[in-house]
Amino acid sequence: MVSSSNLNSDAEFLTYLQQTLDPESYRKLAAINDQSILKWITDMVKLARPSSVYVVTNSSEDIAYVAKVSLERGEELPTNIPRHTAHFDGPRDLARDRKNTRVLTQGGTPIPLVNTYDRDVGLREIREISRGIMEGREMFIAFYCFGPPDSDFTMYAVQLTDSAYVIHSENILYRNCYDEFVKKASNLRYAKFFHSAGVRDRDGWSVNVDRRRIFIDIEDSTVYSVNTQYAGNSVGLKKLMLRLCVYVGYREKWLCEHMFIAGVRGPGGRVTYFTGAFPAGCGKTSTVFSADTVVGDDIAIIKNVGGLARGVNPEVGMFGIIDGVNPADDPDIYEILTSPDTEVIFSNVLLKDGGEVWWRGKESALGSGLNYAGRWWPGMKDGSGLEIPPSHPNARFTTSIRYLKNLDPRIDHPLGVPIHGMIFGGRDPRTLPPVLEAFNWDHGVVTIGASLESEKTAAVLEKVGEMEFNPFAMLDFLSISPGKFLELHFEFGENLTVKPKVFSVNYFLKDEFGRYIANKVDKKAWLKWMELRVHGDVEAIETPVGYIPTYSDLARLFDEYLGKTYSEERYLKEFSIRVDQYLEKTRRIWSIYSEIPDTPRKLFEILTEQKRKLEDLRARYGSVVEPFKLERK
Ligand code: SPV
Ligand code: MN
Repeated sequence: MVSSSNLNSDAEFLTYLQQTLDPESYRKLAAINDQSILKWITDMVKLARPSSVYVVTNSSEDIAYVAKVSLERGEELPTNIPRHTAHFDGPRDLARDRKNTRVLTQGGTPIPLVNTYDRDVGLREIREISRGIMEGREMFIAFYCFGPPDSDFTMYAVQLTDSAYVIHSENILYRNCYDEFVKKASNLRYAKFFHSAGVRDRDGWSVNVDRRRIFIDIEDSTVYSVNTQYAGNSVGLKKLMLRLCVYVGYREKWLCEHMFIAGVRGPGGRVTYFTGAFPAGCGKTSTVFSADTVVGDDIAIIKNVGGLARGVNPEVGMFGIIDGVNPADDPDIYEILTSPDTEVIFSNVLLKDGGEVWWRGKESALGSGLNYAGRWWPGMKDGSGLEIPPSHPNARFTTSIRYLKNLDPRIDHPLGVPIHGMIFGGRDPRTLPPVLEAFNWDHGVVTIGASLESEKTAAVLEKVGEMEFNPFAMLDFLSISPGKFLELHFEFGENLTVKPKVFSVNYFLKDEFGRYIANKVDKKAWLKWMELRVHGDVEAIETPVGYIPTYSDLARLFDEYLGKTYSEERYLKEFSIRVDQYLEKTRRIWSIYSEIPDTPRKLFEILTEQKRKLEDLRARYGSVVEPFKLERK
């Protein structure tokens, strides 16, 4: 074997790989004509010391091999439907790990709201933890496109992992792209992802979760993720790529967003595309499925093409929350999840004895089986006497977006779809009306996108009801300062000839008795209103915070799309301007940004103007102002 030092030339890397890999894997890798990829792979193989390496190409044999060994090695378990499998992450590895997910910066330079860490220290630490971490295991090397073929939007990535489950997931969620690497390697810019589940126990769970690290080296477009399996931590192209993508977008002046893309039909059959950003658990998925066509459900790359904002979904699969999915509210997803003809990986659900998959919402009886914490039976309690839920609230399904009946035909279009509206939504019981349109782009990105907040849910017991600031629904995924991210949005908008309209939605407004006012299906009416506004087909009422619908338009839309009567009484509850609450929100946002040194001045100017208008309104009409008092535009 070649010694680990002085691997300087092309030939030396190749010699090392040739001597270490089996001939087939070597042949596949050597076909990629890019020294830097081979160099990095060599480095990681030497560090992690896998017992074998498997290179995943686009071939159906390779794709099938990964799915097969994932079952053979117990990373996934069979169910009573052939290509439906169940994967368990273990009780301590069920979600994204905010604390140990860190962006590496020179000297650990802080970035507001970003968990940073000294790059040199971080790289040393991760190498230390990763030394020999794949001993006795197979390393998979796979290549993906983050975007459609032949598209300027598309980014590239190489994934190294010892988890067949991770590659199986990525084979569903992304386009395999080995061929592209062979064709264009030396001209490709690509991200690198190294992952190891680390030591696993008999259940297949990562043992050393206390040594879980997810380090994002933005300078080198590389992410290291170890001692974890939960897909939000381990699947490189999901939320780890999002952070790298945000950084590249910032440098090149385009947007990488935590947004769905969906089409809404309007008069004459036209389709108008919207993006939507929501923190987890605020109605993002159900909004996508209330729309008429689906381009993407989680991530969007948005670029200026000839003055128009166009959006691409870089993914081709969904990693969706399964908790609560039921045949009445989510018929399309439910059908996909129960069909004998689909491929689905279920994670952290209940796998009943006999092989049936169960989650909250499944139309079948509960029964004993395996879940995220091991053996489970009805009524089972944990050490502190609390009942263990059969299926975890963050249990998920991984499946192809191509199964959707309302998949948009432009899913693979190299230029994506034109974006005419951007929607932001949070969980807000007190302040925001169900739908609101900003006065213009700058006003929208400041008072809606950059001001996004969402109520903390029961997950953080002592803080229920407190609003958590989550700018652009990107709190967990920013690799640059929120100030810079906002500046990027200003610049992006400035260079567009057609600027998307910016909307806010809030499905969680409560009445004076603390009851939610809107119904789950009502989002259809808000979407249809936004569609009409994009085209200037309906008037709206001007308030200090933006435009809201007229009563008569909503009454008509509720009747037409939902077959429901929309009462004037309800309109007053939902659309009266809650001036005091709005002023409070404005103050909260102001004080957060006043702590962020690179916040553009324009944010404070726009907030000041909004505050002035709200105070004027209060002086004239009081603290709660009915929309009938305001002017139509
Ligand atoms: C989210 O939490 O926003 C997700 C799932 O889409 S994860 O991959 O964990 O980020
Ligand atoms: Mn997401």
